[in-house]
Amino acid sequence: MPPDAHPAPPGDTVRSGNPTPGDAVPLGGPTPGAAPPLGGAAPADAARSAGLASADAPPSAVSASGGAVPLGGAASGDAAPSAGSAPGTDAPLAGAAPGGAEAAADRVPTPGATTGPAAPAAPVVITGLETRVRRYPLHRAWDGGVDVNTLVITRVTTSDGRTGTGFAWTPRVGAGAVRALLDDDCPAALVGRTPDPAPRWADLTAHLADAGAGGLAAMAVAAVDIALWDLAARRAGAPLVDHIGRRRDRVAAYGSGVNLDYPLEDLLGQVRGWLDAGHRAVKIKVGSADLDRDVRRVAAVRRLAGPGTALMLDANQRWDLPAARRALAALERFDPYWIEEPLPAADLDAYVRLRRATGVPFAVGENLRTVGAFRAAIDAGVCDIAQPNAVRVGGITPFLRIADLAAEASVPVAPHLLPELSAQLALCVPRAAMVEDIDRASFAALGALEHPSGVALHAGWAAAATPPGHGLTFA
Ligand code: SMN
Ligand code: MG
Repeated sequence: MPPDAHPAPPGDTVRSGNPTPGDAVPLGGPTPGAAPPLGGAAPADAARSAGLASADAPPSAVSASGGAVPLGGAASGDAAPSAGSAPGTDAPLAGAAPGGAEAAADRVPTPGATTGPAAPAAPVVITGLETRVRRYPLHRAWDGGVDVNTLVITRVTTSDGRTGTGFAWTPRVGAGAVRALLDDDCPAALVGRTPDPAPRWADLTAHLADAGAGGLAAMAVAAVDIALWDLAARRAGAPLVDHIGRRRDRVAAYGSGVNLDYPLEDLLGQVRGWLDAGHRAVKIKVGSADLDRDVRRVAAVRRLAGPGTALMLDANQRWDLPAARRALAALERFDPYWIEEPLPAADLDAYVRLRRATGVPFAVGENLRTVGAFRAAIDAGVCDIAQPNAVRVGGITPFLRIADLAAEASVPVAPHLLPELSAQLALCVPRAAMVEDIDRASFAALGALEHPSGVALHAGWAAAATPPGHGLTFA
């Protein structure tokens, strides 16, 4: 199979609301009511989650005066109840009604009656940035003993009393450093300026340039950028998806696990759970020290899933070029829908050389941290499916640029992790592949959300009907 020709989608090709020509939703439609959703917290999850969130560090806020002050309770506008469906039900596709508890606070103050010409209304500006860190234990540890996901949650406030919520995410390191960047360094590039996402993204990226491009600095910028998009959508009274520009009402989702460490029986149990839940696409890890182990596992999963299921393989950069060549020669017969990160993400030359040895499409991006890095991978012809992580690339602003770049090169986007945000972005990008429904590690499943977000991951599909903004209110 030529590298640029993605395998024929299994099952029906279903197109949604306003499809564009390249807009294939690759998987078969869900059977209504066929299976329980993987998304929202099941009752047991909800009960469990009540005790999970732990405040690791006291929240702080940097106000316009620049001083750190303790936070009081959340402003009432932040706690607007979600218009989304309860977990486990199909989300309605129409946007939520605009308005909400903050609507009254939205108005730019009207100048009072004057005898002379009306004074121009003062522009709305950013007045503060607050941060807090929350750690959420995973239901089962990921490979390498990762047993917690950490969020650095931000709240941006504006002079008209509005707020927007953002976050950075990390499964391992960096939360404290990202928070320090946000508390110590970001306010100087934000406070007193208008809350428009694109110029603030540029300012903040330039302001943090000494901390390096990508990495921790990009994560800090993301935590602000996501908050500014939330704020902008709420100001417009629109769900984020409609504020950005909805292109489809639903997008295919795939079952995904961080399961290289799992014994085979556990791996098969996990895959069986996804299939039972209605997934028609699943992703498992490869890259065992012993290639035969990978072959046995992939063979067993393919047998279980059958030929009609898309089976994606993720090597998490574990191979070098000879190992990747050997492994793909042994695994190609199981018809992988894509091979993810077969090589270290930065080794574009090695990807180009691997390309000559295999027709399996390459999915890359979870370790590319800048728009330029995506451009380079796309231009080198080694990014068949782009997987930007909205936090790691610096927020929604660069994510959308990457999606546009990708679309120009006929590359679909499969956003990495963060299902509740990724699903919303996948509903907007010109070319969407699939959303990653990571096993029991969505924000809802981790117990991170105060209210249901309005994003539904159900029977192999993702849809979103959030209240104005992105609908993510963190507990
Ligand atoms: C992955 C990476 C980081 C955390 C969890 C999972 C994985 C994936 O590579 O693509 O799902
Ligand atoms: Mg991966």
